[in-house]
Order: sequence, then structure tokens, then C-alpha cells
Amino acid sequence: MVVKLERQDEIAFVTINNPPVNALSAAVRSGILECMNAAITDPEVKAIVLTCAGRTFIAGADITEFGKPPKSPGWDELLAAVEDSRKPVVAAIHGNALGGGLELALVCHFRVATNDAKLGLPEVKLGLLPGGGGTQRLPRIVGLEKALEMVTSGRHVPAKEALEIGLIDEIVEEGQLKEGATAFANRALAGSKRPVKVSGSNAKLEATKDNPEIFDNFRKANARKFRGFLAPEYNIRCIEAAVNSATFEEGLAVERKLFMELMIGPQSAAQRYYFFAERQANKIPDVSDDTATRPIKKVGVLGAGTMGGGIAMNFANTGIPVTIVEVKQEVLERGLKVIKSNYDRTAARGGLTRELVDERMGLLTGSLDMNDFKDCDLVIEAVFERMDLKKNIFERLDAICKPSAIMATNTSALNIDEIASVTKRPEDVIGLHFFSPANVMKLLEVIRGEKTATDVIATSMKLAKWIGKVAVLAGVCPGFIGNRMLDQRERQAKKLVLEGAMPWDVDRVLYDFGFPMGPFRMNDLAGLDIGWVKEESRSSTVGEVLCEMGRLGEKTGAGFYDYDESRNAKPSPLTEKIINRFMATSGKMKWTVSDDEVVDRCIYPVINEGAKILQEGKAIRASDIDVVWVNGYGWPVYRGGPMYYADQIGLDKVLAKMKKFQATMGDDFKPAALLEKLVAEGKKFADFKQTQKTLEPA
Ligand code: 3H9
Repeated sequence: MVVKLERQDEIAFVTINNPPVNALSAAVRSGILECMNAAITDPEVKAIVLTCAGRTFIAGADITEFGKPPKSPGWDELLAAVEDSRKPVVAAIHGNALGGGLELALVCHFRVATNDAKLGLPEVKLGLLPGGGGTQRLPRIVGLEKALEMVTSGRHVPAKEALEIGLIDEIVEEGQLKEGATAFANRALAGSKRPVKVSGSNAKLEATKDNPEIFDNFRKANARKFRGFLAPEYNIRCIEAAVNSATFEEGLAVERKLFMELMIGPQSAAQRYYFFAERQANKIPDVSDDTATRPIKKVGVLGAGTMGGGIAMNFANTGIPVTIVEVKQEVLERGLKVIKSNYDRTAARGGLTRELVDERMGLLTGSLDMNDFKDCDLVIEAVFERMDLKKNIFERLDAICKPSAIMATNTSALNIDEIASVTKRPEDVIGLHFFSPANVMKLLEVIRGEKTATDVIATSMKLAKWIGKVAVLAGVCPGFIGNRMLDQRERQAKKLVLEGAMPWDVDRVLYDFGFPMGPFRMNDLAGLDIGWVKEESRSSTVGEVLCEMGRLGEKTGAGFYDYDESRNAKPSPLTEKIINRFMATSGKMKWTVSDDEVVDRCIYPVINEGAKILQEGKAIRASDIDVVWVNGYGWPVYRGGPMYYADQIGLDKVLAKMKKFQATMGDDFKPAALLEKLVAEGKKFADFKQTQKTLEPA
């Protein structure tokens, strides 16, 4: 039974029990309706408490039901039964009240919550809007501006703030939810609390009627953040309808219509796919959920540079002490200073209190002695990408670290098996590839070596979640998943500028596709001198010539682009001249590269490389690759990810284009065997399943 009804004196308790997150499936809706009706008609019952068993209140509609034929009872019927009840209904919230869960709570006449509860309407993250009256009721409670912020960000509001903005009526002690809700219901019955029907409370809307520019100001202020996404704009329109409609029902009709438009559209389909892809990435076929993990109470980071510092911050942010080791005192001091200034900047913006800055800095200990890693449960090496150096370090770590310690490398390209081979315990070695800036970027590629133990993998995946990262498991290969695919895009982008497109043309097309920036702008930002050695430079590429001229990218005020004092990028006539000189000496004809050609040339080889990664067993599933690209490379989530995107276009079309390019431009475009195979079988990447248990080559 997913919903049960109990009575205690005059109070009825309707309790939902649908693990893991009490999603409002058809069975739950039906159960609530049945129990509500029974409670409403029971003359012994005077008030009703709606609550949940397990770890959370209702986390929303059951997303797995979306896109399928609707099942009864419908939402309207359920919500009306609760809202129209003549007996007061109190929602008793713990954990999360999200989406449809909060919408159900909003038709209750009161809401009480435990201190650790979080409330929100996160539908926007699924490319949707709250379709159960949320956009109409929320602004009636919290006012227009707060409602706009909440529905377009999907933010989970903590109980304390929820109380301040009127979203809940009372905070009750943790572990005392039932008692607290009962006491509240009794007070309501005694007449000290008047039941509130939110749909009939218009005061907050009336107050903002004279201020219609709120909406356009909000759109303008968030234009960058919302670029490319449909859902934020649709959410705004619903809130506009709440203000401008003559009746509550009229506003509700707008919400329903726009909800359906989003629901059947491609963006929400992609974003819903992505929601499950991210969760799927945690599932590793030969590492069961109950694998015992190693406790990580203290972490060591070798290297206090940009990467090491950023990595250390992740752990300090979650209360784990970190020992940072450097070779030189001044480098160590500089590294710690950078961390401190990062925290100070966040504090200045109001994101951290001074006490928290001090607390986090207090968790960081600098040292010049690797022996100080001896009591660490995990050590992450973040030094230069040189195999000899890394091998030397791992030999020393092997001698220093305690027996149960995990030894990780942050390499973005080197062979982890080779690094592990110098230790006597390769099973304890793993790759933890953070992305720069490591304290900000969500992605963590966890690289499984040939001998990495399953509990080391399980610990790394769990730890990633703990520090707020999205982890994806990859096998050992040059560049792992993300950079290996990115190389394909880089290669084509560079070729395109020697055929007639300018860097800013390529960047504009990829920006319009949805990336935050194109490859040349990205190179300028990272620094063109990455991997460039002055003494070996032969003026043989545009990049080399730019470096030789001291145009190292944004940091020097010039790279592919010119930069003004505010770091705005402008097309550079000098870069154009250099490119034209290269073209003239190559003897190739300049032609007009179309925008479509830029997309096809830059995206299809990326997809093809993804197919190779899959066929070699270096990623478990196609959706893992999508999770890497959305979190680490700015792939627009409303397009799902490169593999999902390919599935939507049709793999036959991708293959045909690759073959066409191959005929004229050679083996850069040689189709992956897996791509050919799936097309021959009429399948998609989503249908592909690894047959081997591990990520070793098939
Ligand atoms: C909506 O409500 C529309 C309405 O406006 C009305 C329309 C008319 N449905 O994330 P976790 C599964 S839209 C089905 O790992 P956590 C999830 O797949 C919805 N399944 O746990 C996973 O399954 P598995 C608005 C769901 O503790 C398992 O539960 N609500 C749903 O890290 C555990 O999930 C949202 O968008 C669902 N709604 O985080 C909230 N939610 O074990 C979506 C979760 O097989 N949910 N699952 O991999 C979340 O944000 C997080 O799950 C939550 C818990 C924060 C609740």
C-alpha cells in the first residue's frame, strides 16, 4: 500500500510511502485521493495531516510517467479534493518538497516543516514548468520577485528561508514532525489559525500590478543565464499570467497550455533524459551498491598550483581536513593565498560568512614534506603532466601512505596503469580527473586502471557526490572520455580556419549551437602557451606564431582575439593576416564555409570518437559520455549530450555525413566500427550495452 490512512483522536494522518523519493505516481495520486475522501467523510475526523514515510516528503511528479499516456486520477482532481476540503489539511514536510510535491503542499491549508527540509519548484531543470498550479499559487504566497527567482532557478529553499517568505507556517523539531503537525492542527481546530486557500489570496499580486516592468527587467538581468533555454521564459509567462489574468482559473489554463507545450517539446525530452543519465552514471555493473567503501577523513593534495588549490577547496568546503604539500615555501604560500582570496571573493559577494572562511582555511595545512601524507586516507597528486615525475611521486607515495590509503592522480592524459605499475599496490591507484577551475566545475572523471580495486572505485564515486561533483567512470586511454573527444573538435576547428572561416566565425556558430564559448575563445582563455615550448617553436601553426609574438591569450590581452581592458574579445586583424598568410602559402583555395559545415565538421567527429570510446569499453554507456560533455565541456543540456543528439538526428545520417567527409577529407572522418554496426542493426547509441563487466578493451 503506497498510501495509508490512520486516525489519532480527531486527526487523520494520510501517509505516503513510495520509496525512494515518494514521487507522485498514478498509484500514489489514487491512494491520496482515496484516503483524503475517506478522512473528509469520516465524522470523527476534524483535521487531516498529509505526510510521508522514508527519507523525504514528495520530491515531485513521477518523471518516469512523463511522455506516456496519462493515467487517472489526474492532478486537477487530486489538488481540488485537498484544497476544497472543509476540514483543515496540514502538510507535514521533511526532506524535500519539490515540484508536484510542493504543489500538493500548496493546496493544503497549512505547511509545517522540519529544520532540514527544502522546498522548491525545480521543473525548469527538466525543461518544464510547475504544471500543478505552482506558478499561480507560489507568487500569491511569496510575491512576484521571489516566485520568478524560484521557478526559473529551480532552487531548493531551506526551511528557515521558507518560513521567512511565508512558504511554510512553522518549523518543527527534527524527529518531532508528527507531534508538531498534530499540535499545529489542534491549534487550527481551536480557532487560532484560520485555514488559507492560496488560490483565493490575491493581495501579493495586487501589490505588484502597477509594476509591469518587473518581468522585462528580470528577463534582461538573466538573459545570459537563460540563453537557448525555453523553460525559463515559459515559467516567466506563467507568472505574468498569474498577475494579469482576471481569475485564478484563467491563469491556471495558461499554465496548463504552456506546460504541455514544453512537455512534448525536444528540450524537455533532452533534459529529462539527462536527469536519469546523471543518476545512471553512478551505476557500475561490477561494483555493487553495497560495496563497502573506505572512510575518507583526511585528504592529501600534492601541488598547490591552480589545480591542487582548487581540488583542496572541494574537501575543505565539506569539512574534510586537507594537507597540501609543495616543494617550495613561496609556491606553497602563494597557493594558500590564492585559496584564501577565492574564499574572500565569495564572502564579499555574500556567499560565505567570515566564520566559514576561517573554518575552511583552518582545515588546510601546508607542508613541504610528503611524509605528512602518512595519515591521509586519500592523496591526490596534481603536479606537471610528466610521466617520469609522476612515477617518482607514486613510488614515494607507496612508501609513505598508510595501507588502506587511496592514491590518486589528477592527470588529464597520462596512462594510469603505467603510473600504478611503480607501486606495490596498483589496486589502490585511481585517476581523479578534476576540471579547471576545480572548485567550480562539476565534472569528475574517475579513471579506472587495469588493477584498481572495486572498493576504491566505489569510494571515489561516493566521495564525488559528497563534494558535490558529478562523477563518470572512464577507462584508461589518451584523454579519457572528454579530452579525447574534444581533440576531434579542436582539429576540425583549426582546419576550418585554414579553409576560409575565421576563428570568430567558428566560435559564433558553436556559441549559437549552445556552447558557452567556441574553441578559439576557449583556447585564449586557457592560454595558447599550454604545451608550447619556445625553443621548439617553428612558426608552423597559427597558434605557434601567435605565441612567438607573445599573444598568449586573454591573460596577455591578445591571442586569437584582441582584448580590451574589460576583457571583451574582438576579432583581431592581425590574427586574420596571419591566417591569410598561412592560406596563401598552402596554395589552398579559400571558400565560404557555411554555418552548417562548421557544426557538422566540429560535432560529428566528436560523436564518432564517442562511438570509438564505447566500442573500446572506455565508457560504460553512451549516456555517461553525455554527462561528461554537459558538465565538463558546456554542451547545452537542452540538447542532451553528443550521443543523445546523434540518436535524435539519426545515426544513419551521422554515418552518411562522416562517409561523405571521409571521401573528400580523409580518415579524420573514418566512421567508428560501432557506428556502422548500430546503423546496420537499425539501433541507437542508447541501445548499446557493454558486454564485458569492466572497462577493459573488448
Ligand atoms: C513535476 O513535479 C511536475 C509537476 O509540476 C506536476 C505536473 C502536472 N520521479 O537523485 P537521487 C529517482 S516534475 C521519478 O539519486 P538524491 C532517481 O531517478 C518533478 N524518479 O537521490 C533515483 O532512482 P535510481 C519535479 C525519481 O537523494 C532515485 O529516485 N521534481 C524522481 O541524491 C534517487 O534519486 C524534481 O525535479 C522523480 N520525481 O536526491 C525533483 N526523483 O535509484 C527530482 C528522483 O533508480 N529529484 N527519482 O537511480 C531530485 O532532484 C532528487 O532525486 C532529490 C533526491 C533531490 C529529490
